[in-house]
Amino acid sequence: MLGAMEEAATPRDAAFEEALAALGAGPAALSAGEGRALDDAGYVLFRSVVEPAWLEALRADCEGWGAWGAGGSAQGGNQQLARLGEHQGAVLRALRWPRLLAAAWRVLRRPFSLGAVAWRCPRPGLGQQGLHMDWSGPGDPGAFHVVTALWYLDEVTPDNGATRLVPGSHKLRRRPPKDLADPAGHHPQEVTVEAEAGSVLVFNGHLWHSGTRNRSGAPRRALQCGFVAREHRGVSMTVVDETETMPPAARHVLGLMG
Ligand SMILES: O=C(O)CCC(=O)C(=O)O
Repeated sequence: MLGAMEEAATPRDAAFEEALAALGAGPAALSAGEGRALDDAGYVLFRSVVEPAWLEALRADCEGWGAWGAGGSAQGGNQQLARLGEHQGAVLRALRWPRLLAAAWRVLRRPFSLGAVAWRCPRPGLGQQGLHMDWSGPGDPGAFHVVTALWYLDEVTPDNGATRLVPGSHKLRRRPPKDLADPAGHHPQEVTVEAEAGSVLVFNGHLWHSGTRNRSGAPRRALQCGFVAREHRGVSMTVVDETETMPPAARHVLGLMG
């Protein structure tokens, strides 16, 4: 575990906290251990939490991933979604999953908005990234600004493009040095995620992490979504067209209204 730094003071926002509570995403949505893991290690892995029918629906939503989107490289296995609508009901459900929203609140400690949503499906032989953080934007250097989640649709093994993480590195609040930002670089304390299909990794976006090469060629499909502190709303945001079935509290928490 790496060193600590002061937390920023945070203003209260009663309406946002009420909306979280209405969605079942109040503080009780996380166990004490899960909260501590987010604070100390910078990540939490919710194992096998997606029930089979939902997992199948997510996989079906993922089917056309290379064909639609806003950016990234489908070739490299990364496709940001420009828009989401009623056809992606399983994805919309994931975005408002109470334990995910509670984890985002735990890290950011202030209102947030949905950021980018993407498919991450490293192609055989591809997917190796350098260690990085998911935030390079402006903002209070004493606060955290982004939370990232990966919904694993397949089992994640050390050789099908697992995510690697450096526990505690979010507390450094700076990007990895050049040698570690190189895809060939390794941190002595990095850990590689292994998880069952239907598991969800949520991490502080300031944590040093990366995808790794899919050496086996076995699929490692994942839905990736980010939450940014509300003052950064609009930065690289996937547009959500669906407002019919989305509860008002969810629209509020995802920053989809007004
Ligand atoms: O796919 C992964 O495991 C991590 C992806 C990632 O870190 C990124 O795309 O920034």
